[in-house]
Amino acid sequence: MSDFSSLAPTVRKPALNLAEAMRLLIKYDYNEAHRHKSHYSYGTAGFRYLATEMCPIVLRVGLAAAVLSIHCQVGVMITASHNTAEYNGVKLAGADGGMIDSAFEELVVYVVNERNLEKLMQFLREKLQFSGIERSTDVATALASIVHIGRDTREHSVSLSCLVCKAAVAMGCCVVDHGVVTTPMLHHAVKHANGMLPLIIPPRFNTAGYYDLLVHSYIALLATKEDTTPPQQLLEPVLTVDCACGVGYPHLKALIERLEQTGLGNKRKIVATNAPGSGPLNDACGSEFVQKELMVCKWYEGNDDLNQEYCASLDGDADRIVFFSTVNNKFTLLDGDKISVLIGNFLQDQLNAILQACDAAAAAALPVVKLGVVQTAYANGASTGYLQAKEVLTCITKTGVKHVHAAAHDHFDIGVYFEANGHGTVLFGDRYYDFLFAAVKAVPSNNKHALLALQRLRVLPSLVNQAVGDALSDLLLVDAILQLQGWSIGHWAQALYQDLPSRQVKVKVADRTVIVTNDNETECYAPATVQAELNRAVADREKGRAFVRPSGTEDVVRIYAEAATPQQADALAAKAAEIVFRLCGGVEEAPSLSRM
Ligand code: NG1
Ligand code: ZN
Repeated sequence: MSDFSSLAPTVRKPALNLAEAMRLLIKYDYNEAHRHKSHYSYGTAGFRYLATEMCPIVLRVGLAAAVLSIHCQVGVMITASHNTAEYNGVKLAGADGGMIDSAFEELVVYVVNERNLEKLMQFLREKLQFSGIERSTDVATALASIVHIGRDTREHSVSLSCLVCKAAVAMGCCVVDHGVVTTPMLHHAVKHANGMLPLIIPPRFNTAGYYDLLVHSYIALLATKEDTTPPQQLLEPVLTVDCACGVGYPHLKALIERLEQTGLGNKRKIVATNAPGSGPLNDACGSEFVQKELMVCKWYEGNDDLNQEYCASLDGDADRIVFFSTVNNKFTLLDGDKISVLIGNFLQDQLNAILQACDAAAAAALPVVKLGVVQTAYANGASTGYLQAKEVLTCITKTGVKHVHAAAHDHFDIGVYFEANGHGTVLFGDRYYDFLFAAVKAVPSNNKHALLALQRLRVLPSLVNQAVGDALSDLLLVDAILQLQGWSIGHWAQALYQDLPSRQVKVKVADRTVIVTNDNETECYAPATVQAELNRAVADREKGRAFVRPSGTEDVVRIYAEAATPQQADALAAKAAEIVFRLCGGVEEAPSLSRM
């Protein structure tokens, strides 16, 4: 496993070798005859296609990453997340460990798409000359040119990450190869390596540090349990985790081992299952399957001894998580919306406990912290209704982590964001830390409830991944909240709101770019008549809502429908699929719900 904290300044930086970069570009140039796309765009989460098409793309991303690393250390992750094993992809992490910004994205898209190799080399040369990297040969004088690489468990991920490595080295960059890691672990590493951390979070660069941070903060959070909480025996003793036959498995195993080694007597036993190799990646398992199909995953290692009352599913690169339960064969899903409401309520309770404990003058002097929840159009209408009824600030953005993350960061001091598919985290802003420091003095020392609330708030930034949604971190956070509140998964499913029945389907069209939507994707502007027909279909159903948008990760149009009953939601989805197929150039067979 990686340990780049040992990268001493004496390490020699590879010499810039543009001839080698050109050789690689020629060797891995696009084969126009087999090229699937005339233009590759960055999509919802990087470039993602059939693995057979990825070599030229990842090579160029490696070259582009080297240019970006002039400004800060960057990360390159090889994964196709929730997609099946024949796909692969590449995404980048920027200075603060989050998604790269639009200027960086533009540069990467240019490098990936430029067909004239001489012109591309000239562009790269100019970027390097301008930065002075060309002249420096040691890390001490070019510290910034470091590229971090991680990969998932797909069989082609090793060779693709090697290509990124070769490209970055040819460009004179130091490479830190983290090996097989989850996407959020790579983002975490980049964030910590760039030192973009608030003081309260101890820097923990490498894999071992990541585990330590999660394990210690989870234990610290559990230690704040109050004597008044309902007895632990009401809760399920085991949490069974479906790892999608992907990279989450070895890392969850490592966390479980460390948790057991602490000997701190956590009452919950966590069991990792669906290991890589037990079954095909993301196939009939993993969070995408469980959330979209609304059914329990396949247990590839057998389910004879498996406790299925309290379960969670990760996706193929472990940046998403959903929870579910099967008691007496009844399946209940707790998706990203349920997770964000659980976390949002918990945070609000802790803030209230502190404010109520302080006398009026002390409370008024505390910085005002704005807590809000960011969702996408895929959020179940019942969750949005619940949050609005509780007067929690909400905001709906375009689909994709980069959009929800940016909104959480820009609009709130505590920004809780989760996509319904379980990708999410909580971002804490500067004012949150100011609040904590001020509250330490303001909370009366005889108010145990408020002191525990403060302790909880202080530990959260170390447990919750501040770079990107992280299934392993979210797993521990949700479990700790349930334990602290004495809630079983059944109670969690009942206590907040009941989901409106919903249905998601995909339709294949000749060219999905013909579909143009408004900013948050709730309305379709083109083709012109789609929205009017959708409106009519929605009006026919009680509590109906439906929207369509082109996927950024698959070659399909996605359809979402919800209504008062499952039958109405299904009928609305079928109607919307028919409209899209007819008006947007549907290909192959006309959609039918039984095949969706
Ligand atoms: P697309 O394929 O653009 O819908 C999917 C998810 C996104 C996001 C990305 C990245 C749905 C409906 N869409 O994007 O929310 O997670 O993948 O992995 O779940
Ligand atoms: Zn993912």
